[in-house]
Amino acid sequence: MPVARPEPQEPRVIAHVDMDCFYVQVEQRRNPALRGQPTAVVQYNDWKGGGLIAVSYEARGFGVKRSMRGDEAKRVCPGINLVQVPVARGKADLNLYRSSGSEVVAILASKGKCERASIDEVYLDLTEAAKEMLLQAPPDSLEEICMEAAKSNILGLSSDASEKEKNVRAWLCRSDADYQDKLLACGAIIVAQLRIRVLEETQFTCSAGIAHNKMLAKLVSGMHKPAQQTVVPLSSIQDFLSSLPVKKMKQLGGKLGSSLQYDLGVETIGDLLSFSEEKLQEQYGANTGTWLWKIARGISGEEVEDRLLPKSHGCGKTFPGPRALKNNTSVKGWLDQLCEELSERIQSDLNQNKRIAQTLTLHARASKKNERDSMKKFPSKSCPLRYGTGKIQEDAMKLFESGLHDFLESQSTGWSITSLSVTASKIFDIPSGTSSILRYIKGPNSSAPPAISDSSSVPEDPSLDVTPIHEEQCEPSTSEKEDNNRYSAISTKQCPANEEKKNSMKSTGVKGASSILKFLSRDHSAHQEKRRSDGLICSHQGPGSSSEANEAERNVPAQAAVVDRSNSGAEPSGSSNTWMLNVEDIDPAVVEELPPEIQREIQGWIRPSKHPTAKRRGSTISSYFPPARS
Ligand code: DCP
Repeated sequence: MPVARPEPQEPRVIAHVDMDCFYVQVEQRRNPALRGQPTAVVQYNDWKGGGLIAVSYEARGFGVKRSMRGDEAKRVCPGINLVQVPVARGKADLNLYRSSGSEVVAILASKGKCERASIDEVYLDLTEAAKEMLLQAPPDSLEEICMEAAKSNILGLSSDASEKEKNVRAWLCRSDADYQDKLLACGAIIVAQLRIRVLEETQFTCSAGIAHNKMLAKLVSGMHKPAQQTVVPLSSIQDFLSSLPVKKMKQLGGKLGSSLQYDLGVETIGDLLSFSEEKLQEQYGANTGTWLWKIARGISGEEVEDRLLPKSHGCGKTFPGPRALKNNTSVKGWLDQLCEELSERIQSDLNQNKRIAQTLTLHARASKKNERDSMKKFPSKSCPLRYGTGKIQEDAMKLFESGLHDFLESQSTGWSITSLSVTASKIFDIPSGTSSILRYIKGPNSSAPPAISDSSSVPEDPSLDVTPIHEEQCEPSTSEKEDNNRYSAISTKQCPANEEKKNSMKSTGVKGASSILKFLSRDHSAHQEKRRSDGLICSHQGPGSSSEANEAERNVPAQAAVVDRSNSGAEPSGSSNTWMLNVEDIDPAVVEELPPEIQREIQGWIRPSKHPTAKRRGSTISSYFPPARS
């Protein structure tokens, strides 16, 4: 659901940068003979020449479209080069594209807050850089405006081609412009310089939109492609929105947009201006109503997040037509492969970026035998994520079985699965404090198979509403490219911001991480089973609780408990205010890095105690490790 956020008082300069025919460019860099040629990247499934997922601009000139299959593209453009997406584990392997995207992000992030929005698009907050430029070297003081900036498309400026460059230069250097447009002009010059750097350092071209907010920047970044940028001056916003079809707005592509068209007769964003905020609220609720009222005026307060890494990781595959999966064995076979890949990706995120994922979600599309048109959807299911391929596979299969059980509603009928995906989400940095160790131990590595919930009832990242984007997709996607799942962990080597983060971890003397990593990479599921039965488990409850170590076992989650949160209203275990650990699972290396008093206390637990239930008042460890906060 769209969220109405107040627009900050201070003017901002926001850019949305989107790579041009991205997968094709990556393939062209790999094989320069493809440069300038009509080329398309096709997915792994080669039925009818494979579905096209990226099409070069040369091929588009012949009428080739992404919706075509290879055979059709060849009919339209006989000279087209079709390159198959790399394959691993019997499905598309997007790693090459992800890492290529990371190279670009590393360059773009050098000028301000950078949010990686998908495998090939980024938002930048250039406000500070633009302000600085306006102070130090305003455009009207520059001897020359770079060619790339002078080629900008400025909305509302005369489109007379012969005069374009001259007009653009004049607009960029206007000394009588208001402060907001002066900042935009600086933003346009900064983005042009960044795009040149991207081209020089990666050989990739990109297009960009530059505006006062994310919404407008995104709306115009694709307006002049390839390799061009578009600027939205304040004075042009109303005109631009008045002719913008509602469905072009990211959040209006679906039901809400259709309702605006059919219920209110709204065709363009500008048409919304004739409705009061109250009327829109009455129709769509307070929040959505206000949001609609604001977008009609070009107002959007959404901030650029400081995030170079994905919010989640996902792996999926579709099984169209006769390839649908019809029994547990084939589902397990594919789920195992998807989980293996997911496990590798979260492990590499952990190793490179010191980030831990907390939630595992399974999505599927299914139909019942003889009920092909049923509206009933396979419910997405989530549980706390446990690290280790075997555990992820085990949990994913349980999630599938639980979802299937709900989907079938106790009918014993045949079924078929046409898409499967697994996602790791709620990813957080290992914080620079030892409480993280506990949070970690409690979370991803918890030994008991976790409780399962309907993911619809878990407050989830909206990007997890998964719809596969193409047949052999490697990751689920949300609404088209606003999908944060389609890229992998950025290499720290390629990413200065991460490098900085790592250095700051080092310089603040946080030592826990390396041990945590060692601990995390151990797969101790088998012996944990035994330890649990030995009962060597400690727990601490949140503020206000007098519970101590001897009460721990009561806090151990029931094994394989299948909880349908939509019915029980139970808290997801990840957000509980209780932490617990099996003391034998504590890596001694982790303990050595803790302060001496905590070490002594843990040693006390680890040594066989004659009075294992003895309470210790004023326990230092409970004050040292605050309970995990969700
Ligand atoms: N992609 C995909 N499946 C889709 C859409 C896209 O696998 N259904 C991949 C291939 C694209 C990349 O994501 O190269 C980026 O998608 P875009 O929508 O940005 O399209 P392109 O970058 O290919 O072209 P454009 O220049 O129009 O942005």
